[in-house]
Amino acid sequence: MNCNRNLYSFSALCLFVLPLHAQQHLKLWYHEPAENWEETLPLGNGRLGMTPDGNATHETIVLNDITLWSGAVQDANNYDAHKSLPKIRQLILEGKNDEAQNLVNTNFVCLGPGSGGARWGKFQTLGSLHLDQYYGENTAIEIKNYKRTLDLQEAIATSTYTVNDVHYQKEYFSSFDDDVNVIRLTADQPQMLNLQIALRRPEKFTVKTTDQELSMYGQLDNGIDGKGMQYEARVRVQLKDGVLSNTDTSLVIQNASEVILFLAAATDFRQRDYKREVREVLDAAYQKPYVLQKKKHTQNFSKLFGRVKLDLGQGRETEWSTRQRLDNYYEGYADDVSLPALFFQFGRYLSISSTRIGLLPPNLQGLWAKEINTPWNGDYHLDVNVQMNHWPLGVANLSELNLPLVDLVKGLVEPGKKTAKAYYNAQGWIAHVITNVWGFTEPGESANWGASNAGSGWLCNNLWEHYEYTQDMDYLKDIYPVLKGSALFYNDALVKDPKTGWVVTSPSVSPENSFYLPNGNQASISMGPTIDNQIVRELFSNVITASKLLGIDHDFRSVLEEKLPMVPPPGVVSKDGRIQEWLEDYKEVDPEHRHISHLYGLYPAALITPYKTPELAEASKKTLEVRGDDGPGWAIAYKQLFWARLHDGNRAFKLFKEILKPTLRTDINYGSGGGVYYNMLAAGPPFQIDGNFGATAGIGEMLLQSHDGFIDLLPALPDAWKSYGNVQGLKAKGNVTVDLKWKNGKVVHYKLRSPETKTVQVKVNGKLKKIKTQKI
Ligand code: FUC
Repeated sequence: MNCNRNLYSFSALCLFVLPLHAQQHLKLWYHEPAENWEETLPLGNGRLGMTPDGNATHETIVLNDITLWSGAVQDANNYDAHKSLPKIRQLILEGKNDEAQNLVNTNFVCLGPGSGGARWGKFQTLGSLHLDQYYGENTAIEIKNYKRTLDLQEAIATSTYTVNDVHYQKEYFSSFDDDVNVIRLTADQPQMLNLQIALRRPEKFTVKTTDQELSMYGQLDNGIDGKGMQYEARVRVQLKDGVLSNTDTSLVIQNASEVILFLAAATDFRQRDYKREVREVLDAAYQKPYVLQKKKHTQNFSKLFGRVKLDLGQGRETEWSTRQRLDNYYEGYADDVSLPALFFQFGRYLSISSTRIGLLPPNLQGLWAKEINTPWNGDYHLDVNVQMNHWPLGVANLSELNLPLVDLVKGLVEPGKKTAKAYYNAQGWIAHVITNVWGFTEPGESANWGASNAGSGWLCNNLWEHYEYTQDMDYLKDIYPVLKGSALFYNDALVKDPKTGWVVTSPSVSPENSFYLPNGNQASISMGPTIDNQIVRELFSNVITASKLLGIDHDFRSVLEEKLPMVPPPGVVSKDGRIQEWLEDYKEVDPEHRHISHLYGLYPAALITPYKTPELAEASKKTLEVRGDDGPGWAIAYKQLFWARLHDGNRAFKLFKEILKPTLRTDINYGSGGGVYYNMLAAGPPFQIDGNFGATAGIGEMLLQSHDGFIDLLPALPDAWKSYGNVQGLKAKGNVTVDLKWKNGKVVHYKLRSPETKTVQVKVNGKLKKIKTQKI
């Protein structure tokens, strides 16, 4: 059957449907409760989250609220910084980057302790819910038939087990219906449920019981007068049979046949009447039948989750627990082909669970943090991490989940204008390397990482990509001032490099990397690091395109059009054939450094592609070879994406396998050793969710690319997935929905749909052709 022809006849001819085996079993499951937090299963409704450990006797369920942050708004701008700018720039021009760096450290960083201060704040745990269960007189109980699961299609976790021949079940979900966490305990014999329920927190909490409810209240430190963000969590239970009583700090349940526990929580972030909200959602949830709550929860969740199906064939999903699968996969059982599909869908599940339109984007740990001192404050790093958190959203058909990031970025514009003036005496807005929910845009507290100019421009890439996927003109109009403000900044702040004549940022750094100067000293501060050049080029082009599409801002467009040819090319090839990381061909201090920022042009931007810039693509390969395949989880994921863009499916797959390497390490790692925990959350280590999102985007890029002006089907298919595959509902840029089936590495069926029929270019089995999309 020849399926390679015009889509209309093609679809009719290819009516056979390959079974979606793996779709039936999108579950993480275990034979044992979680021994440590990194094995617990994450649940979340975009605001509230919980991670139950599934313990049958003393269960700990860590709780989260995406808005719970200490710290406060601050102005840490050094308004005299711009006075040092000419000197810093001059020193860099003279090759005295080390001296320039000293000056940046004294005069050109943020005022105060920056991210090390209490005012900066931390995303932190809401606390923990404890279920201490009793099983009769027998102190030494035996737990049999234990199983713990997380069903990705339902967004429900369970733990089931038998004690004294009674079968117990706990079911947990963070409801997408009423905004509460729900836990239901049942037993298959009446009146067998006995438990005590408590709420705790490492600090800043008081607990009380009133009217048979348990509540916890606290106020976090704002770094000023201690009167920071307030929160409340409240637990109410519904019993079938049994007796409910309480101590001062806990609820006690005896001889119940069924217990449904509702936990509502909220914070006063953005001045909400959070206590009223807590009472209202609790009342609403309490009145609704459990089956209805559960049904509506899954229905709402499925509206997003159900858009994409990925089947790479049957693996070991029912035979081996997730823990066994991960152990075996890394040892070479690549035939467990449904594991990558599970990981991909887990990434989509995590996106839906960890952010909500109107609230905040997923932070370094998404929505899930177990402690007060969350690594790196659980904040938003702008030199790859928060951007990576959003990379799968386009291709994985969840584009609207970019909107919380868009809101965060909009919130940076006003403070970023002050920073642009204070440091660069420039118009527009800038954000540097880190931000928080309080709108921090100043440079970080140390020159070697804090002075990067890339943050705001890189964020604009995410904003632009959302437009590219959705083609939403209202959205483009809405974000145009943000993009323009960022371009205004770079346009003002670029300086001419007398050697090349190019216009470049100064001072800046190539994220977190450093180099040797000819005098042997190390420095990070430079002018025109490659990533900045690529970001400026991409941003200026996007603003030009946007202003044309919107028919506005002709004058500013002309300014950018004039400037663009003076911006350095997307890459300069070094003496040894790599993409140069800096304007000068410096020797880097750490050749295997985790950041590979100078390949920004390869991904997420499309400035370097094997089609458009084959030489730069070759130099990118060489760059990656020298950097090596190891690193923190996010860095491995980034390399997977790069190799996918370079159309080397097997190498991308090798990196993907590296990400799936099980680890138990939780120390802060800057070097090699990334992987996943047994709950499949990515490990830097420690837990950092960007690795999940990066690898999810990586799988998408292996199957579908659309950045080169055409839709490329299976651009980087690894041998391991060649025999069979079936994916439905991926998105290509241009708002095209793509269904795709393949056998023996060849596309055997595909379908392209869009809101309005249009002609697109598609590359199928090596041939470029024009195809009309079907109307959705
Ligand atoms: C960047 C990375 C680190 C870590 C941190 C949160 O600074 O260099 O590896 O991911 O963000």
